[in-house]
Amino acid sequence: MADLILHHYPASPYAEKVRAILGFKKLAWKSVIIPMVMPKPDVLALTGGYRRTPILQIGADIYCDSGLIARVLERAAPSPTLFPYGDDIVTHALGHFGEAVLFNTAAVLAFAGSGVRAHMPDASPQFLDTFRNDRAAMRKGGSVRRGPPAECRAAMLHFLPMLEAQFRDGRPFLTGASPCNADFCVYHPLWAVARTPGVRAIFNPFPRVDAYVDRIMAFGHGKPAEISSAKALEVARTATPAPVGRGLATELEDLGIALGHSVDVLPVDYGFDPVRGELLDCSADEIVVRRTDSRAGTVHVHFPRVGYEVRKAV
Ligand SMILES: N[C@@H](CCC(=O)N[C@@H](CS)C(=O)NCC(=O)O)C(=O)O
Repeated sequence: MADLILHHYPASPYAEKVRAILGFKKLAWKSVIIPMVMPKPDVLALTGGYRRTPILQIGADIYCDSGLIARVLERAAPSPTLFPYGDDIVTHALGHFGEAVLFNTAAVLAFAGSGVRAHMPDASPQFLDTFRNDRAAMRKGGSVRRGPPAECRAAMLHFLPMLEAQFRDGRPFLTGASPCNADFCVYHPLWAVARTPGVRAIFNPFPRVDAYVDRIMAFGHGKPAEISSAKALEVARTATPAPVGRGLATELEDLGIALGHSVDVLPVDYGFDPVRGELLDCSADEIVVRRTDSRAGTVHVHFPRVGYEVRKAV
């Protein structure tokens, strides 16, 4: 298999989720550090518009969204598995809680006020303004509500006793003796809090949660080796995308969309930058489009089916 290339930056919690999975699976990977804010010309050359972090590249295949990336890593390296107790709805719901609820609470606590310095120690005041404006623009019109810090603190204090209770029988991970996909979804919001001095103190009355964060952190990040984004573009340009299944979800037929049509794919929650390409596959799990870029060559861009919309290009 071609190298795993993760496009990310250190302060990204969603990227930390993927880095921790790479550590859990003890994988070697190539690391491309990308800009934290727009413009991101080399990222967009690969994705065609998707700007969120992280993305995983394998040759000329570009995987968007940490949810899909986790499954791609599971396919690439099935052992140790992310699904030791099966891939059931309760585990999925727990992971969804981590990312749809806990993340939006934790991100405010970790990045509000002076906390942001813990994540970007070298940032100038001008960059912090740019960062806030960039994120406001990305979330504009989106469905994710970020509450004020006091409300988020109250929410965190509501969830922490329940998380603590999850470990009451001495289990080291949320659903048992082995970590599962949901652990990584819950871990990365807690990681953002844990690395913010002063804010981590919120875990003090919850020693099992505190120890849990350290336990997942101890997996490390596998074996990263930094490469430039120019090198990653060259890898894409000189590779051929892997063959794909050619499924078509029936609801697309109702929209008059067929395989081979030109479509736009975009997130449903925030960061609505569309990716235009030829629809190659749309199964229950994955959407794949083919696009050609002057610098990245012909690539297949992959998205999870859930959380992304497919529109006929006009
Ligand atoms: N559902 C996405 C969410 C990714 C996400 O929101 N990432 C944040 C960083 S942690 C982001 O993209 N921020 C804007 C950026 O990096 O440009 C996933 O699971 O990958």
